[in-house]
Amino acid sequence: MKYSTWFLLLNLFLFSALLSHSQNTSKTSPSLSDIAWTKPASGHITFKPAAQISAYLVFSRYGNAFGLGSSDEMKLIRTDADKAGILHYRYQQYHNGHPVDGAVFLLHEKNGKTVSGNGTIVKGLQVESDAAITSEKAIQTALAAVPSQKYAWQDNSFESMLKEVRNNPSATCYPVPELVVFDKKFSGNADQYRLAYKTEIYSLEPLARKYVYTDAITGELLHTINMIQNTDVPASGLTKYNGTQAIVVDSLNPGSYRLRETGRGNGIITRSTQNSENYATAVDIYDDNTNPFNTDDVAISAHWASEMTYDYYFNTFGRNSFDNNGAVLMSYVHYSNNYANAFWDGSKMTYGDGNSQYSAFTTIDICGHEITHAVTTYTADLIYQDESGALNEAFSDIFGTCIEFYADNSPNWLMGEDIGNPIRSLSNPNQYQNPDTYHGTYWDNDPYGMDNGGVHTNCGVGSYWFYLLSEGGTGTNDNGEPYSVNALGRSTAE
Ligand SMILES: [Ca+2]
Ligand SMILES: [Ca+2]
Ligand SMILES: [Ca+2]
Ligand SMILES: [Ca+2]
Ligand SMILES: [Zn+2]
Repeated sequence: MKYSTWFLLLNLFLFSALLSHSQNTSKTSPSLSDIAWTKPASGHITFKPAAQISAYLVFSRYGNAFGLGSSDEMKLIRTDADKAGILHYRYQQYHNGHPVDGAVFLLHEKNGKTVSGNGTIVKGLQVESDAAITSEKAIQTALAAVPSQKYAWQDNSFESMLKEVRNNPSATCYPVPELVVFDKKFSGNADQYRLAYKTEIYSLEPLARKYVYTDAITGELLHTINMIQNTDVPASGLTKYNGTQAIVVDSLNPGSYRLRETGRGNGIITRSTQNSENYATAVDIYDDNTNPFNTDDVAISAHWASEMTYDYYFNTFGRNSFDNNGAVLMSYVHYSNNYANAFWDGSKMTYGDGNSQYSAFTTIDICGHEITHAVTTYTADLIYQDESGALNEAFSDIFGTCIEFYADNSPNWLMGEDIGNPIRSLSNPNQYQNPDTYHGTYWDNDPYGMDNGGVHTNCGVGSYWFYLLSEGGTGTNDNGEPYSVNALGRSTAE
C-alpha cells in the first residue's frame, strides 16, 4: 500500500470515528461539557448560560455524563429557596435502590435555569443489590458495637415521649437497619464501596447515638459514626453571662410564667432535666412574675441565646429556624451531674452545668455553636468525620461567634471564654493548640480515633479563614508562604 493511500484510509477512519462520536454526543450520550464547566477535583460545576436547563431535567438528560449507570438513580430529597431567589435542589444518589451514603448532589437554579451544582456522585458503582445476612444479625453486631446499660427503647418514659413528640403511636427508638452503599472514607471511589446495613443505636446510659455500619454480605463491622455533636469546652466562671436581657416567656396565668415562647418560628422551649439524664421527667422553668424572671439564670441564658440565635439567622439570612421551616428550638439545661459539655443530638440542645472547673455551658457562643450544628444538618449536612467534620465544627464556631457579635455587648473571637478559660480562638487558633494552616502545626490526624478524625482541632483552619476574611491580616503560614488579606468586615464575610 502506498503511503498516501494508507494516510487517506487513516484519515477516513479518524473522521468516521469522530462522526460516530459526535452522533453519540448529540443523541444517546450528551457530554457535560456541552452545558457546563466542570472542576472534577471539587465536584463543582458551573452551567453555561446557553445551557438553559431546569434542575429537574439535569440528571434525566445528562445522567451518563455525570457517571450514573443503569443501576443508579438521583432522587430529589429536598428543595429550599433562599433570599436571593435561588432554588437549591438536593439529590441523593441511589444504587440498586439503596442510598449511597454521603453521595448527595445539589443543583442551584435561578429563574428556572440551573446555574451551578456541587456535591458527590460515585461513578461506576458495581455493588451487590441484596444482603446475604439478615437485618437481625446487623442489629446484634450494632448492639455489640455500642454497649449500654440502657438503650433508649428500653426506657418506657423515653419511648412514650417519642410517640408524643412524633405524634405517632408506633414511633420507637428500636433500631431499624437500612441497606446503604457505603465506604467508611466516603472516598467517592466506586471500588471502595460495599453494601452495608446502617443501624442507628441510641443509648441513654451511657449517652450515645451512633450509626453502626455492618457489611451486608460478610457481616463484618465496618464503621461507627458518633452522631452526638458536642462542644468539648473547658469552662469556669459566672452562671449569668449577659446581665438582664429582654426575653419572651409564656404566660399561663397572671401568677405563672414559664420559659417558652411561640413567636419565633414554631417556638422556643427551654426546660430542665433537673440534674438527671432523663428527658421524660424534664420540667418547665417557672416564675410567678416577669419583672424580673429570675428563677434559673442558667436556663434563662439558654433561652435568651436561643432567641438571639433565631433572630440572627432570620435577620441576617431570612432563615426561619434551623430547618428554615420554623422548627422548635428545644433546649434542656441542668443535664446530669458535673457534666462539662453541650450537644445537639439531631433534634434538641442539651447543656450541662459544668463541674468544679467550668460553669454552665449556656453562653451565647456555645448555644450559637450548638444550634448551628442543627443548621448544618439541614443544609450542607457535612459528615461529622475528618475534614468535613472539621468544617462542620468550624462553621459552628464561626456562626457561634457571629451570634455573639450580634447579641453580646462584649463580643470577641474566642469560644467559651465565659465558662472559664476559652477553649478555642478563631483569631489565633495556635493559642489553643489548633492549626491555622491546612495540615499545619497542631493538625490532628487523630490516630487513636478520639475525635472523629480531629474535628474539634482541625476546625481551626476554617475558623481562621473566616477571621482573616472578616478582619484581614498578614503573616506567613506553616508552609512558609506569606499571606496578606484585606478585611472584608464580618458582616460582609458572613
Ligand atoms: Ca410562630
Ligand atoms: Ca421573678
Ligand atoms: Ca463574650
Ligand atoms: Ca466568645
Ligand atoms: Zn460542635
